[in-house]
Amino acid sequence: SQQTTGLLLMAYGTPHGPDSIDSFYTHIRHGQRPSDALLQELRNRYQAIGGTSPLAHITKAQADALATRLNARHADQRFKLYIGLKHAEPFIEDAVEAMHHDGITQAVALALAPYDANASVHGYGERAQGAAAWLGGPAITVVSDWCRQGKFVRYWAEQIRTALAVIPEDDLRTTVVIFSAHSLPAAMLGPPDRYPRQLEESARSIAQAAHLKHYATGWQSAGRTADSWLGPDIRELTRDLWSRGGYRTFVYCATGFVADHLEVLYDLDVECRAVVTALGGRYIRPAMPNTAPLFIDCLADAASDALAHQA
Ligand code: FEC
Repeated sequence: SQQTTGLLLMAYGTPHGPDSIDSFYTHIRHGQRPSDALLQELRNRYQAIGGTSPLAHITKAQADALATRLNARHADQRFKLYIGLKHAEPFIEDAVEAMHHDGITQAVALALAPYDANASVHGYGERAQGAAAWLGGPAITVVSDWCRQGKFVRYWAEQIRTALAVIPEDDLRTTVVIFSAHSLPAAMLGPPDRYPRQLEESARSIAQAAHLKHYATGWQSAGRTADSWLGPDIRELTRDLWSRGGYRTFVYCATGFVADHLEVLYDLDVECRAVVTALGGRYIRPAMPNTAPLFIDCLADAASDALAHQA
């Protein structure tokens, strides 16, 4: 008989509209309302990408596609989808409660963030398991380290090859690919934190698969706080690659994210592009995974592997 497995997709979340920007930012700040100036600055950034982030729609579409894929693959199981967010409703705890309420006894949870060895993303799975423990179920298997999946590497290698194919032969010598992920406050990184290594290793695998000669890794989207954040920031890295490396074409692969959202559409496409334009260089940003079939397949592989491991 068919067994029902909860499929909990966890993601960052986004304000549902301009009116919820304040509560979203306050949640990010652990309940402390940011200053009016910071709030205004964030409203302006959302305004610059059209008022609302496409992230909510994309997360939903990715989740639906993954559930469809898993249900097609596993004839003996029925995957029932739940979405739980870090900073917006429905929160991760809400999703776990819904599973419990629906009588789900076993579930697989996957965070839509490839580099999960950091306090920020690690907490996704911990929150889910904590809520389940408190409620008395379901038993949750957390998928981790899926940035190592072959199809993740292939997705980005294909994007890079497509991007490089339109660059004139003579310019390839001065073209560099920059892999980036979200920066974190140094204080959030403990000594055992493999987050920087995940970005490094993943960049190396993708570079090898794409036969890349020139690439670098950097950090983006550092918060507006007094902390010291993981660097180099991609804008500073870009200036350095321009002046000291002689590079003129910059290809940005935000491999630390999986969707078009504020940190990509603003921090890269507006802020970083402005740096490249001011230098007189060429800015290229390959497409984010979103619902690309190869990417959804990669998530299905990761979830299937985790379930097989646990069985
Ligand atoms: O499109 C959208 O509406 C939401 C885009 C969004 C994603 C995202 C992903 C990550 N963050 C990570 C860590 C931090 C840390 C702080 C922090 C702050 C913000 C702010 C906004 C924001 N983040 Fe985010 N993040 C997104 C949006 N993030 C807005 C607040 C304004 C600002 O500081 O820029 C700092 C907390 C603090 O202020 O004290 C730390 C990590 C990820 C990647 C993993 C994931 O996607 O889950 C790590 C998407």
